[in-house]
Parts: sequence; structure tokens; C-alpha cells
Amino acid sequence: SKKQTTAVKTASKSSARFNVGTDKEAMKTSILNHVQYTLARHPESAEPDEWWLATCYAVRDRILDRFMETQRVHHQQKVRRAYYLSLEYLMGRLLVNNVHNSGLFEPTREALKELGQDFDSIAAEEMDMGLGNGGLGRLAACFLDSLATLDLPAIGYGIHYEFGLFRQEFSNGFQVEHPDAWQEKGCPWEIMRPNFVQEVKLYGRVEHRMDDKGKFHPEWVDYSTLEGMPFDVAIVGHGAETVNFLRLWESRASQEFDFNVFNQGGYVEAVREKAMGETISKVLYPNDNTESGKELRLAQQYFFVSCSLQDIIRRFFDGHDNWDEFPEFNTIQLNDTHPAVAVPELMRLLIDDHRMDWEKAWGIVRKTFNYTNHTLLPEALEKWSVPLFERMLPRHLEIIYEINARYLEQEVEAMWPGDDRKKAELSLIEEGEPKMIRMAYLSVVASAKVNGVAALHTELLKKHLFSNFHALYPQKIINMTNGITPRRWLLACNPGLSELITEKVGDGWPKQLSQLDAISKFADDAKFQKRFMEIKRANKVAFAEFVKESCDVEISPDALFDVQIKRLHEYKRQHLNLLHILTLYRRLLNDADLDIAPRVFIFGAKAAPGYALAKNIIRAINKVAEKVNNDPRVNGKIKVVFPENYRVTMAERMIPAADLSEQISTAGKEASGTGNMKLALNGALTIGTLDGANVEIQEEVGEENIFIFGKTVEEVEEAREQGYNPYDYYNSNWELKSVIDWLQSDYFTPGEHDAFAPLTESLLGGGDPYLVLADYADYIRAQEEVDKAFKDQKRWARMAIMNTARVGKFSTDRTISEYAEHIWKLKPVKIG
Ligand code: GL9
Repeated sequence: SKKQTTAVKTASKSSARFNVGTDKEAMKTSILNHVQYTLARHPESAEPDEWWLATCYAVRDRILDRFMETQRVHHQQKVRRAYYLSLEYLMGRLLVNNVHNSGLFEPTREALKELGQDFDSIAAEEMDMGLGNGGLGRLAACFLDSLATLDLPAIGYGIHYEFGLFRQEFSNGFQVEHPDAWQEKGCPWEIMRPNFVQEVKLYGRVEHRMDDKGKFHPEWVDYSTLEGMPFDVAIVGHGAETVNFLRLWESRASQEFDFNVFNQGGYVEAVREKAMGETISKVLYPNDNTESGKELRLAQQYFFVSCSLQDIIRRFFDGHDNWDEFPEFNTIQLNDTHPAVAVPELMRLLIDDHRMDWEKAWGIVRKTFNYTNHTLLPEALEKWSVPLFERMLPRHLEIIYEINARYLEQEVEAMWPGDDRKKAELSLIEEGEPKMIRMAYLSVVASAKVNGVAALHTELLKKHLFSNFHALYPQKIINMTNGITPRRWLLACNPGLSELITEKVGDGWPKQLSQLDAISKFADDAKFQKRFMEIKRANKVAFAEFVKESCDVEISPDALFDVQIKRLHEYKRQHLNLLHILTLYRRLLNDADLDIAPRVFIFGAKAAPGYALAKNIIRAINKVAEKVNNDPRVNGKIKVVFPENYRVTMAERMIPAADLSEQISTAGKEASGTGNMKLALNGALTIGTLDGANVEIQEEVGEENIFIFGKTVEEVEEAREQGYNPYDYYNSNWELKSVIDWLQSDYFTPGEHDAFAPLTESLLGGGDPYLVLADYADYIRAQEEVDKAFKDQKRWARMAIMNTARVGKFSTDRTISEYAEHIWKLKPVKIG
């Protein structure tokens, strides 16, 4: 009725900003209400996880007011939006960041205190939202934080995995994987949206039917259908009115589900088969820098892309009525090639469902998509077998063939007339048995801009992986150096250092990270150095307590905390670090009075479950740790700790406590790295190769404040050309030979021979593909420099302060501003 509509309108008008109070009293009332009326519990008997839930709901209420207001303004003003498509979002915990970003930290903490609860222990109840593998997924999460903080209209799309990255345990040093049931305690942050369900087709075949004018139209028939149910997570900007959202799709069997495709059985069997529909979003593939090539993975990619594109189109036509305007109001970023099937999917939607002609559809596609490349490793480049694609997405295969034919005949032919070798090189289809679709090439051809993630990485893309494309499209490939959000990676995780910085430079730095430069003038100030180092020490004490509890190892906060935290991968060379540990251990056994600063080697890493060599390296580190930590001859001078289940939440404890940051990948292999930035921001010094963003970190902090070693990209290339042989190093460096032989003995695994054969074999007979032996001597030299610097605590303090002061460039606010200006052409929209 009319009356009702007016009432609704009045309500929504007054809903601008907060409907609910944001002071301590209001928070208290709200938390208590949720304990009683959402969770049905008496406050007297509520458990910590229930206080956590109630607190989240109370915070969420406040955020949702702004969420709805943001979406109302974006809709009303018909803004241009950016869409981030990613298979991974490594969000971590959300409560602490949400209260910081929304300005509710103090009232929430005070409210809980008056309710007899401690904010920190309540916040610790939250499970990590670990829907990602590592850097690529965490980058997506940092981007969402910066997009909202900069008031940019943007929506993230992803998959609502039931199980995120596996939980890691160690058993006799071996990694054991367990499912990650992250929703066990409830998910207060997400909102199910049954009104926006989407339908997705899979399998079947294509028929070309003639219409009454004699024209052929392709029709996808005999397909199965799935449903995508969206779950939204609000994304709060720091000190901003904007609240964007992340929309995650969960797969369901639809009512129309064609049971015949999977099974000809009866009713009960058919209902059991419904589970197939639910499987698609079950679990995150735990791969790091490798493609899986599995059918279920392609189904995941297509399912999420199709849901997202249909949702984007629905939103566009809620306010527009003309396809010509589509690229003007929508820009889509492909996070790696994982969502690249969006290219043929948008073509299919335009041509088959909306009856657009090819040229016009292709014009829209090429103005809409952009692609970020995150790696040069050949084993990570996605290729889908043509037969698999044909079975699952028959119409999309036709479209890819058509894109390929036109682009080869028109663009490649124009550039290299009559050159069939170039055509084969640049084809979207790799010949072979079976034929493979090159998803990276498809992404480059269909995108307006292609970017690398650090300066060096982008140059290597232009020179090697995409050199032909760089010749064909000279303006297309650009650099967008990665970053990190200073809200999570300093403000929230390191309150001690944050307070000190705020005292010196004011409270503007979390949004203007370059302001940190103002503390460089205190780098030599004895009083400032003392406070800076006291904060570091307090963080180390806290971490030592955690190590005592989780690993039952005592570590001294006065030792140098030497930290390597990242996925376990040969190219990241955790085994080079291990060789250094063994070198020190050996030297100590030979000379008990060896004059070195006490060190604690700290590792955090998960290995892909199918990556045997990575798992062998984990076992080696664990077994060496056991020996070293229990050997009285070492006299506590070195310790090795490897807490299990490294994840965002553990990184937040380790990074503020780190003295030294290990960034020791083979030059040319780490596209950027982002842990390097987090550690430097928190005052850890880097020991690293000239790889990825390390190069730019050196430019910022100055070469006197970083320990660079090892072969450069050019030297690595040269060594390979000259037929690199690890035995040349093994045979000529007596200390190196001794530690490798040691690993080959059963010293670390008494009675168990050849326990680390996969590791030692890869370094010797296996040809040492990542040049560990070639860089060993210079690494040891650089580590001796580190030892010397650490013994001079004044010098160390100065260097650490300069690191914190000089890494303002690496805020994702800077990265996202560059994407907004050079790729997305996106303008901030002020809310309220
Ligand atoms: C990665 C690169 O290896 C990193 O160097 C880079 O910093 C990030 C973000 O751009 O992307 N690419 C990639 O596949 N992973 C990366 O970390 N792997 C994982 O995310 C596990």
C-alpha cells in the first residue's frame, strides 16, 4: 500500500549513517542483546566464543548501516565500478580490523571490559578466514581494504569454500594435512543473499540451429545446471564512510539439476548425486605457483566466473539500458589467469544470450578486462586440455577457437606477415597430445592492460614470457608494484610501535604511509632508538611465550630472531637457510666459544600436499631443529623453531617480533613477495637477493640498510647458459660439502637412513635447479655481516628504524591508486 511505501522511504532516508549508537554504552547494550536474543544465552553462562560472536554482531550492525548507505549512493549516482575476480582471498580474522577501521575499537574494548571480558582474548576466539594459499590471496585481501579506504566503488568476487587452506600438523617432523573447518564457530560477518542466486550450466553439447531468416545460431543443449548462492562480507575502509563488499559464491544443486548426466539410478541415488552440485565449492586447491589441471578446478573457475558476470550484468541493467555503455561503467580485474574463463563467458553471454554480433561483443570484452600476472614459473602457467574443455564447456571452446582464428589472421598476420612460426608461437592453442589452451595468452589478448607485480617482474614479463605480445601491443604491459595494508600489518598487529609512531608523526600515517619518513630523523636519536628497541623486545617476549606454549622450546628475546615465513617452495630456498643453520651448528661443535650473536631461526610454511620435495624440506628443518635445540654443546647459541599451521594470524605475531627477514629466492623467480614489505615495515632488516620487490625495497631503504647477496638475474641466466654444475661448488667448498654430507648421514634421524635423500639429491644429482649451491658462499658471507651488525645494537637500531621509516611506498593505498589511475580509470565516491 501507499502508506507502507512512504514508511519504508522515511526509514531508509533516516538510515544514513548510524541507526545505532557507537559509544561504549550503546556497544554494551548491543553486545548483551546479541548474547540474549541472537545466541539465546544468559550473560552469566556465556562462553568466550559466544562473547566473540555477540561482539561481532554488535560491530556488524554498525557496519551494515554504512554498507547499505554506500550501496545506495553508488546505485543512485550510477558510478563506474571495479570488479576484482579472484579464486583466493586470505582474509585472516576480521574483528580486530573491523573495529580499527570503523573507529569502534575503544568503545568496543571498554564495553567488553565493563562486561567482564577482555577484548584481546575475545578476538582470539575467531578462526582465520583462510580462503587463499599465500601472497596472491593475501594481496587480494589487502586490495579490498585499500579500495574501501580510498572510497573507490569496488566489489570483490570469489568462492565460498567450505574448507579453506588445510590445517597443518607435524608428526615425527612430517607435515600432515587436516580439513580447515573455518565456519565451525559460526560466521558472523557474512550475509546470505538468496534473492541474488544465479544459475550456471555445465557439460552438454552445442547445436547450430537455423532461424527463420536462414541464419545459424549456436545453442548449448543437454547441459546440467547448478545454483550459486552468494554470501556477502562487508569491507570497511579505514576512517572512511565507504563500506564495500566481497561476494562469495557457494554451489548448490539446482531444482533443474539433470540427474541423468551423472547417474541413471532411482530417486535416492539421484538425490545422493545432488552432492555433485555441492562439491564444486567444497575446498580450496592447496597449490602454490602450480596449476592442477583437474576437472573440479575448472568447474570451480567457471562456476564462480559465470555467477559473477551474470551478477555484474544484472546490476548494470538496474540503472542502464544500453550495452554500449557497459565498458564505461564496468572494469573487471582478473587476479592471475584463474578467472580467465570469464573472457569466453562474457562473449557467450553477449552473443548467444543477448544476440550481439561478434565485433561489437569483442570490442566490449577488450575494454572491460584487465589481467594481473603473478608469476614467471612455467609450472604455474595454466593450460587446460582441449578435450576436457570441450566436455565441460563446449560452447566456450568454440568461442576460444574463433577468438584465436581472428586474432592470428588479423593482428599477428599484420605484424608478422606470412610467418607461420610466429602464429604457432602466439596461438592460444598449444599443439600436442592433447592440445592445450594457453590461459595466459587468452588473458593478454582479451585485456586492455596486463600488469606485473614488481618492476623487475614486469621487465622480465616483457623480455621473456610475453615478449611477442610486448612487440604486438607495446602499451599493454605495465607495472603495478604490490603493497600491503598498513592497517593490518602495523596498526593492528603492532600496537606498541604504532603508538610510538603516532606520538612522533601524528595519527595520519595509517592512511598516508609516506608520513613514516618523518621518523628517519630520529634514527640516530639514542632515546628514540631505546624506545624502538624496547618495543621490539616486548614483541619478542610475547612471541617467545607463544613458542613456549606451542613448540615447548625456550627462546631468548635477546637473541637475533631470524624469520623466514612463506609457502615452502624450492625457489624460495628454505633449504639455503637450512644450510646456513647447519654451517653454524658445525662451527659451534668445532668451537664452543665461537663468537656469534645468539640466534633463533624461525620458520612458518605450508607445503602443497602433493609437493614431495617441499615436504621433505619441512621434515629436514623439523629434524635439524630437534637436534639443535636439544644439543647441550650448542649452549643455547642457536635455536630453530617451526610452529605448525602458519597462517595470517600467526604472521601477525611473528612479524612484529622479527629482527631479520629472509627473502632469499633465486633471482628472477619471486614475482614480488609481500612478506618482505610487512617485515621491513615492522623494523626487520632484510637479507635478500635482488629479486622481486626486494630490488625496490633496497632503493627505498638504501643499500646501507639491507643485506644483499647472491647472483643477479643476469648472472643466473649466464650460469645456466654455461652449463651450471652444482658439483663444482660441492667439491670446491669444503664446509658446504660437510653440511650436505651431514644431511646425507643419519645424524638427524638416528637409524633412519636417506631420510633427506630427495633434498640432497635435488641439490646434487638433480642439478640444483634453483642454484642453492651457487649462492651458498655469498649467503654465508652476508649472514656474517648480519651477525656483525647485530652485535652493534646502536647500528642495528638505526638500520631498523630506517626500514620502518622508508617503506611507505609499499602501502596498497599507493598500489590501488595506481590501478585506479592507469588501469581502471576509477574515481573516489564520497559517501555522506
Ligand atoms: C605470487 C608470487 O609468487 C609472489 O611473488 C607475489 O608477491 C604474489 C602476489 O602478487 O603472487 N604468485 C603466486 O602464485 N603466489 C604468490 O604468492 N602463490 C601463492 O599465493 C601461494
